[in-house]
Amino acid sequence: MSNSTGPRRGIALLAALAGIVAAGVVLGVAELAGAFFRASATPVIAMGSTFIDFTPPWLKDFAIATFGTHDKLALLVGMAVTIAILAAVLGVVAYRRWALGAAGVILMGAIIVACVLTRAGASLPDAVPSVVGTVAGLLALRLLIARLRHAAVVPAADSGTPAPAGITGTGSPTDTTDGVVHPSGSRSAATAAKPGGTTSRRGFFAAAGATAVVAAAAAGGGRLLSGARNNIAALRDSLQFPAPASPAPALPAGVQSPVPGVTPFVTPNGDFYRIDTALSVPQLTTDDWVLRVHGMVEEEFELSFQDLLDADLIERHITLTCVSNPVGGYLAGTAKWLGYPLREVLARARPLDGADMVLSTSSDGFSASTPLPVLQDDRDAILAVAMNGEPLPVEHGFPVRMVVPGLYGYVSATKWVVDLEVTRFADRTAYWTDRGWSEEGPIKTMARVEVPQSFASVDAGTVMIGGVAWSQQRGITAVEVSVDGGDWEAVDLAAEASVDTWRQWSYGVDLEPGLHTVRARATDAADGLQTDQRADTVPNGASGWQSVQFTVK
Ligand SMILES: Nc1nc2c(c(=O)[nH]1)N[C@H]1C(S)=C(S)[C@@H](COP(=O)(O)O)O[C@H]1N2
Ligand SMILES: [Mo]
Repeated sequence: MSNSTGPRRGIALLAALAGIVAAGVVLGVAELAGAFFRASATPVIAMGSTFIDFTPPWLKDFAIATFGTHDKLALLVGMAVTIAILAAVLGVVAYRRWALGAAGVILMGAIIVACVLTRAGASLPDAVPSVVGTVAGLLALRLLIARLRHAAVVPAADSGTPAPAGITGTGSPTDTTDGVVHPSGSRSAATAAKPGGTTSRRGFFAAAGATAVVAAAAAGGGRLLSGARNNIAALRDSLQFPAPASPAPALPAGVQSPVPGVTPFVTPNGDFYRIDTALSVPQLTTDDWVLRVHGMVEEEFELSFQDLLDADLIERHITLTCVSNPVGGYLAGTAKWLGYPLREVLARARPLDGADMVLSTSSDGFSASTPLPVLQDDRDAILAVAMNGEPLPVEHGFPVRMVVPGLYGYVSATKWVVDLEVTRFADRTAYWTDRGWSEEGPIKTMARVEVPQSFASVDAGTVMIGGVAWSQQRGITAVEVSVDGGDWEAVDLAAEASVDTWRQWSYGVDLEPGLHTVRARATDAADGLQTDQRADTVPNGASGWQSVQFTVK
């Protein structure tokens, strides 16, 4: 085999390429067919979503910490690399033993179908895009392998154009260049075969290139088609909301910290952090949307979007916070939410004795368990339909999501919410509580230093320090800073909009050139001083005082 290693490796590379192109056909054709199905019926979304569901808390936090809100892009890149490697291996296997390679492709197809069919709300027809894609990929692979064998065995020894083993049932001519039978068991087809006949190789490349173009066109066409088919953008633009029966109290003057660079008091929708398990954002129309209210209640019923519009809506500024936010992190935002009070929904349902939880579920299967009393008290937990005066952005839950003051999002802020089940913590669990996070998720009091940023270099003179602090439901009564380990000094608090919104602050201090450290801590109206105990985000939110280092020039 000495003299054959080089050419054989060359052929193996081409076989790998054939496998990768065929995988492209699977995904591209499935994407095109998938335009007529829900997004989670396409292989990429189904596999990625399944992967996300198996993500343990530490990996989720690692992904957020490492890639931030690009964690989904990172997942897609990782998937692409994994698929390419698998496909390359299958290409080589198929070249050597067609039947084995084909079996591998079919197995992959079966795994994809399993991912599709186990997504929330999937039905059997959702398997169609994956099946069609797999069949197309298998045909493409067979075509390319046939070309490759043609290229590897020129001129053909005994049978004109060699066909893939799967067609003739003869074993692969792969290992024939030295005319011996190889351990793979394949038959020596041609003693005088010259690997890599130039013309035939060119034929292989032409076929591979054309197939890749077809795959890409199918994928692109599929995307365009599904975009055109569910045009949520136009629907959002056309929505009109009635004036709220209870408008948001006007923001007092002076809610904004005077320090330049501190985050805007109201976070623009486009800058609002986004955290969810949805690889492809659910595309629900207002007509599709129905909220089912059921479980331990005296009256089960359904609400339509029009029912919400016809009801008395309230509007509130509320600061949302993610449990995965590290000390000093940016997974928090304040918006003006318009919606229907959840306490009204529950008043109509009349929960039975013993119920202590509401399990809210989104159209993509995410769920959150919220203590029942929290949704019944006067804190204005809402089924929100608008965010900062616009219909909810699709990524933030269009057409309807929950917003609950005082609780981290993972136990309360279900986006694309379609189901409310009144139940008991003893009976039901939710998406993140199944994955090691706490049942109870009250937001912890936190002060954040935003200016200067970590490792910033600022001008000498009076250095302006500023940031925000939050303690939803309790309210911030003080923020203190300690510069270079000195005494804790009270900062200037900006005006308070409500206990459910963050409160901004500012502090000026004269500093000499050099390296400086500032620490910050908040005090809330109920529990006093923010704890300095360092805690991880898992299982119920990070705690500890933030420390920022910066340089004065
Ligand atoms: N359907 C759905 N809703 C969800 C989530 C999710 O993964 N899926 N994540 C929750 C979490 S962890 C948070 S912090 C908030 C974030 O809301 P936002 O993306 O609008 O900022 O949504 C909550 N609602
Ligand atoms: Mo979150």
